[in-house]
Amino acid sequence: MISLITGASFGIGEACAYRLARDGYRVILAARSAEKLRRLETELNDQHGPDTALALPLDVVDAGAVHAAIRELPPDWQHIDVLINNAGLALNLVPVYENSVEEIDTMIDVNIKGVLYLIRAVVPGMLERGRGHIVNIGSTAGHELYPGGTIYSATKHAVLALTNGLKQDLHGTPLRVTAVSPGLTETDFSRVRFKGDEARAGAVYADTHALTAEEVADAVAYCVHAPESVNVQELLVMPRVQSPGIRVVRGEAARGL
Ligand code: NJP
Repeated sequence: MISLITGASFGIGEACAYRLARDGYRVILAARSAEKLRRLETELNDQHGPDTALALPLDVVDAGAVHAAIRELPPDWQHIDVLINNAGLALNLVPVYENSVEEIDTMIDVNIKGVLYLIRAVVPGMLERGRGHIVNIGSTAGHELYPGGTIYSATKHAVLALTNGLKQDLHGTPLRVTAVSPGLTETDFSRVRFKGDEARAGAVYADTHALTAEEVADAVAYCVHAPESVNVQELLVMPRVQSPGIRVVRGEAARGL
């Protein structure tokens, strides 16, 4: 079984790569950080045997590059069984009219168009082979809005809509479609959002008990390993300290969990 994971260089995508390789999958590792991907490829091949992992340096916003990368995969890596559309990001935390054009474009390009480009490149082959599972990483922000996160939330609402629409489009086929929507998860996500401001990023996870990337990978694995007759349409997974309304418990009550 082969899984292609976007955003596999860090965070949730990297954790999915470790998890699925451990579960016997061969994993294609896609992201922009080529060196990091090659190190991960070597580590997984050392751990689980040669040909377990393949680094695929790729910017998901480049439609031509996505198409070519999938078309030119080595022959024994072409039959992708599970596509995990995980690459994504939020930029800045400001009212929507204060986001720069670059922030607007990047969030929409990576979070929405990147998902669509991968679907377009991978799903036809899955249909030909009569098997496949597309897992899109959404967010609690796909259900709720929070101050300063309007564009990010809009893109994650779109990911949920794309997931549900794709399931409809594939109705009656053997393919499965799932959204895994995590809540607060401690990764590089906030470092990226605040453009390297460690203090601001650290404050997001301070004095509370966020999910780990591995816990989100567990949720992905649950959906992927479900019997073929089962389609988990969406799995919304939050840390216990988080509740709807994007409320997060901090301090004493969050400790010791
Ligand atoms: O974030 P991070 P997460 N082309 O920053 C890649 C969602 N989520 O793991 O290209 C290709 O550690 C980037 O790789 P690189 C979130 O929206 C998270 O937390 O090398 N890849 C890196 O591997 C996202 O959809 C939280 O820089 C691109 C990866 O994306 C998913 O979880 C909460 C790329 C990001 O790793 C994974 O995020 C939530 C591009 N153009 C939803 N741009 C949370 N962490 O709290 C970025 O609700 N990447």
